[in-house]
Amino acid sequence: MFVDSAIVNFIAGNGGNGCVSFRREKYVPRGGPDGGNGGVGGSIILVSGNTTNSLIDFKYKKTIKAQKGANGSGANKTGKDGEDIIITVPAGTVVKSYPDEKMLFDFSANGLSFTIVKGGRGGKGNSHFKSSTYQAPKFAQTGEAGETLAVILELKLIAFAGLVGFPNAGKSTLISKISGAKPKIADYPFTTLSPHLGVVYNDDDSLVAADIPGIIEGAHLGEGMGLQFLKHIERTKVLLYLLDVSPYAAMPPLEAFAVLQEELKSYQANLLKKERLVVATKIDLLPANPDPDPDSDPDQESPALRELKEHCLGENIPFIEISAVKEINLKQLKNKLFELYRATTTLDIAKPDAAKTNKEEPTNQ
Ligand SMILES: Nc1nc2c(ncn2[C@@H]2O[C@H](COP(=O)(O)OP(=O)(O)OP(=O)(O)O)[C@@H](O)[C@H]2O)c(=O)[nH]1
Ligand SMILES: [Mg+2]
Repeated sequence: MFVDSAIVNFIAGNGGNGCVSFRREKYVPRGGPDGGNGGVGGSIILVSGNTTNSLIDFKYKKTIKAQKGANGSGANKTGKDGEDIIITVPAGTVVKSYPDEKMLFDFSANGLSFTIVKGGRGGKGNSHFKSSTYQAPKFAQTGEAGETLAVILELKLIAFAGLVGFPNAGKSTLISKISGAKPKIADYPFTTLSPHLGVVYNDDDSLVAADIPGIIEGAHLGEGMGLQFLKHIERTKVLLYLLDVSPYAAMPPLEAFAVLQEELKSYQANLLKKERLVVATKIDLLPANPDPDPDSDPDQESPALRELKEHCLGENIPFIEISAVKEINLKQLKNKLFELYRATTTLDIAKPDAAKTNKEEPTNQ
């Protein structure tokens, strides 16, 4: 369920043709051969890096083709080489041949590179074939064809953040606003029946978040959807606790927070050791503050929200209040999330000087 995959056809550029040409100069009646060589076709190289987190870019580009080398020309001019295409894939991507699924390369860390298809060599021009016994060759080589390879790219997505909360807390609405995920959203409990992943972008950074089904009190005893799907967030680094602070919530948010933590703990105590971000949801449904005095407490109409906020402040738990529907504070939420992301992942990123390369190795010949 959490495997992102794409089938892509890679086509390297053909080599340019060699040229048949003879020098033509005034007062030189029989100039020698001067046909240049064709340029080398462009190769396609995959490199692993953290500028992308999914294979989404490949979903729209089923065929990726590099430039051909230009043909050689007279006066021994070599054709221009086709440009190589370098494509970044996320670490964790594996490359398998298609359709037989033979493993070709495993991007097990950042900074690895794999030439997936090599450009064809340029053909030799006729001047190359000149020898003492063969002064005027009237032929040239055609350029070699570039390699072609169909592959399956597979990426096991590991979510960085997991969204937990009661049914209807607004988890799916939030992930649909901050990522490309489009889970079903509705005003009845247990709309989400299986986890959904979304890639969240913030400026040039991206991370994966998981929306999972709602949890209710007694879930560890099998109530509601139970807790089985929590296995999908076991490897996340951060849990976002979504707590409905509107007057329509099933329970005051601070109480809901305690219940959720109890349920997570009974599944696996380690879940409580993860970084937390408390997200108060649906603030657009709070009654407007009738007190026009700008110095008055803006939360006076919502003791439940204030209580939650004070608790988080006291416990040093990052806190934010949002409305996903009205898009209030979503940018701030992303900023907080990415702060946690940078703080927890800096150590995981491979150092560039430790990078290996297979660029020079023969590939899929
Ligand atoms: N007014 C308001 N309504 C919201 C907000 N966020 C979500 N909702 C509504 O709350 C209801 C539940 O939203 P979902 O996103 O489906 O909730 P969920 O937490 O994914 O629910 P389950 O999948 O059942 O666990 C929907 O009717 C949403 O439109 C919000 O910020 N403001
Ligand atoms: Mg949902």
